[in-house]
Amino acid sequence: MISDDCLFCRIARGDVPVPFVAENALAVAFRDIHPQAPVHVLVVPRTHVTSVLEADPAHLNAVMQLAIEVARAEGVAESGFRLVLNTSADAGQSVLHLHAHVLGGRAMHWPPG
Ligand code: DGP
Repeated sequence: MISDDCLFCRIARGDVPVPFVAENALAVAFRDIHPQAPVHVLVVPRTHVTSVLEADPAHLNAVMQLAIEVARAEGVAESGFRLVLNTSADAGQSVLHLHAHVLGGRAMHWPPG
């Protein structure tokens, strides 16, 4: 399913002019509008999935594979990177379409805020 009301559905199908940094059959990757690190790329499934709670294994695999590909292409696979999937309210998920943040290019802190 693709939703007309969902921002990331519209980006994924090319209705919003956001360049893809990578893509595969089931997912696309584009830069976050408010980067929190020198590398900050979002990986989202092409079809509407609200969060990991609803994702099937094929979409989870496609998102993870593309996130790893992005980390390598952006040059942070060796230095280190973080994959973040904010899920629901307490995690601060603001866009209700599954997305993995690929963050890298600087040292990260733990625990996260
Ligand atoms: P989250 O808090 O995990 O739901 O992160 C949503 C991210 O989406 C947030 O880091 C900002 C990003 N974002 C929101 N609107 C847009 C947009 O229109 N374009 C792009 N490239 N990123 C967006």
